[in-house]
Amino acid sequence: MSGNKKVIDKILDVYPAKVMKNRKEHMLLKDGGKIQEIAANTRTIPGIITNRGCCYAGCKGVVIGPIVDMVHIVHGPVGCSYYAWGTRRNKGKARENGKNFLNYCFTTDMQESDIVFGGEKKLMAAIDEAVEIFNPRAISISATCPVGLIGDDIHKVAKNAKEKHGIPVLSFSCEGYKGVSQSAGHHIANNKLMQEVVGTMDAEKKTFSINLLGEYNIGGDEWEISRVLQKIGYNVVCTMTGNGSYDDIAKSHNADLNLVQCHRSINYIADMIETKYGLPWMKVNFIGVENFTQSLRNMAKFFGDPELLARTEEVIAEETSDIEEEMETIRQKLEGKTAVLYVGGSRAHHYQGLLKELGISTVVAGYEFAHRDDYEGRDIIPYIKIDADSRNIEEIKVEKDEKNYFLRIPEDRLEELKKELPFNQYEGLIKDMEDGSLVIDDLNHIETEIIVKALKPSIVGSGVKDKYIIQKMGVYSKQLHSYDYSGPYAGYKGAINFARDIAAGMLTPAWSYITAPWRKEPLLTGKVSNM
Ligand code: CFM
Repeated sequence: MSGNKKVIDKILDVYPAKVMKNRKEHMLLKDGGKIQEIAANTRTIPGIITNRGCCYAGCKGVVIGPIVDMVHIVHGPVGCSYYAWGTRRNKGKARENGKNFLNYCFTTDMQESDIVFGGEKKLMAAIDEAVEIFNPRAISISATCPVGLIGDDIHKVAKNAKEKHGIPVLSFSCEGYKGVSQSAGHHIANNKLMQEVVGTMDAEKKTFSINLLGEYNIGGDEWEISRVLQKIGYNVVCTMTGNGSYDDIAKSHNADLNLVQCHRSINYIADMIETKYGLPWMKVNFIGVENFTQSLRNMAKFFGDPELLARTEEVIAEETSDIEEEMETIRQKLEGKTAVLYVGGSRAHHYQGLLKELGISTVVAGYEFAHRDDYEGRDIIPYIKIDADSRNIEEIKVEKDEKNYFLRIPEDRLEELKKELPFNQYEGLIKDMEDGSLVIDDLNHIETEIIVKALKPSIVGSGVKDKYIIQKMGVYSKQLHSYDYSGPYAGYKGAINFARDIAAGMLTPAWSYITAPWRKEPLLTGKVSNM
């Protein structure tokens, strides 16, 4: 991967000095065992065409939007709601009461007069109408940029609506301009779910009960994961938030273990539940055969039940034998190909194992809005006891003595488990990458072009804003956000779906009919002078 150094040089070469200095901090070449640092989660330089989204996208679009039995009202201009409608493909099914509002697009459709005179009355009217027509389990209000600018008090409206209609109304001050990316929106959503929903209802206690955190059921991923977990004998209390329901989230503190799939979007809740209720969390990766298998084994080890361990191995053997042959056939066709991955805050890492299983090496990987811990990893939080005096904990449902609260892991097994399992820690993207590969944060339009042109990868796993630019360069691009129109890609059956899709995408002769733009570029460029 010696070409990667040249790619960095080419990228930095196009920038003025100040921009160059800034962007340089956001890229590195993986260097063996060295501890490497990368700049991340900082403001994009104005003028750069970043692939990032906004705070509202992270809150409403990502974390809150997938909850099926709530009506999600966007307080703002219709465009903000329209562009967050259906495109993420977070699927959901109605529960027994038939409530599933995912296909609707609710907005207050703010007009100029609302900007001048305020939109609170309109918001209240929208809530009244939603309750009357849909009778939802709960309502969310998401603020868009103008709401913050004119100062509408959505929290007051939410409080009044809650009293009036007797259902929870959650209000989110997630104006698009907050923070530096959608990451701020995740945090806002996490805080509110924790403050107002988690812990407000109790579930009947079941064995081997888990929550799936940071899993959004894109293309049906959660259904495939849960199918296998249930086959083994787990009880999934709640998924946050893919195919999630309000009541399940309210009961999530009753589970035994939190599994964290997307660390970036939900680590706050994982940490807060751990602090407040003593549930440990474990980083898992359900993408790829080996990763899924390893995650299932880690979970079984956590519970330590011999029957569960045996059943886990049985299910792994059964499920993998169904796909082995076809995975191998596809691998033979794809062996030696290369990938560039650039996705939000976790998938550029999660998909590397699956690609490797298909013979594809990832030469470049990066995130739009991840923080440094998603790249560099975060340490194990070593505490066993939580000092109650130093934290504002009102209600604790774990064992306690006079002063200390304990994690629910049996203490005699804790040390042993901590050594073996990824408890409350995440190793991040850099560790898993090959030496010499390029890691790049907050990639932008021109850098994408330079990378694709220089490295000509076989596949770019990315999407939303860059897919068709890449394909016009003659390179296959797979949407790793929405999965294009396909999925599920998680778990064993998902792995084979992914393998089939990308093999078809890469091996189609269509690419040979495209003339990449640089083939038409003149070799020399200059200014015509009329002297
Ligand atoms: Fe987590 Fe996501 Fe992602 Fe994300 Fe997203 Fe997404 Fe993503 Mo698009 S929650 S960080 S804000 S895994 S919508 S389901 S694909 S950018 S890598």
